[in-house]
Amino acid sequence: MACGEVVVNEFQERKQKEDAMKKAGRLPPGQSLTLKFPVLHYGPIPLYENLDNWTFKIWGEVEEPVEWNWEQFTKLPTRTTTLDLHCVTRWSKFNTEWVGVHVQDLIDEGLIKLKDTAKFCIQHCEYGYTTNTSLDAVLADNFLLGYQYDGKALDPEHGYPVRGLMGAVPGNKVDANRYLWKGGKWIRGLEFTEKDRPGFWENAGYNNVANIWREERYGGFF
Ligand SMILES: Nc1nc2c(c(=O)[nH]1)N[C@H]1C(S)=C(S)[C@@H](COP(=O)(O)O)O[C@H]1N2
Ligand SMILES: [Mo]
Repeated sequence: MACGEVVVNEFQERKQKEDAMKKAGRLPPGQSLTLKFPVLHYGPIPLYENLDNWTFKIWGEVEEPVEWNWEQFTKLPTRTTTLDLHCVTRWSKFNTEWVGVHVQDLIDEGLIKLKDTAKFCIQHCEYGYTTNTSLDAVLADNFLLGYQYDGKALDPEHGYPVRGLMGAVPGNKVDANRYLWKGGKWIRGLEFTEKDRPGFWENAGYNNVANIWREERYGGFF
């Protein structure tokens, strides 16, 4: 097969899949489908020799702050979730499959107890990256603390060992769907707060809410 044909086929495959997603109502305005898994972040990729000193903390508007080491974290209840991921730079990756921890399960199992004053959630990541959402968004089905992608541990560039994932559950168009910067890679904790506080990209001019269906990319509340 000539080299040019491969390129044409890939182009057609991408276009066909994109059209199908559009028809299914799963392609948000201004997005295009990618067959790749682009890497996007600011700053360096943390490299862990081992996870001996790794911890995950939950604090703020909770009855008791918690801190789990890696072994404890991997014993928390898990969910397998399929998500469509939408980056503000306009690529969308569909049907990605993750295993991870869901905040609602932690609440239901009595592993954390939120105070009534918890209205927002700040994800805290390596090197000080943070991102903020309403409490509703982290309790929705489209948010997961993922530590397996496609049945395997995450690649370092995609957030090893754990990352926040914020997208859309296929076919479930809800107000809580957000652009992917609302999922912090190399996440180390969740802070529940009474007041909202803009994170890294939000402070850099990205929209505070980031609803993908309303195309809330830049500007906004803050
Ligand atoms: N810690 C951290 N997490 C981050 C970012 C970042 O700069 N730092 N960028 C976000 C953005 S803008 C996107 S689109 C996704 C990209 O995830 P990926 O590289 O796995 O595709 O990570 C998000 N999480
Ligand atoms: Mo992004």
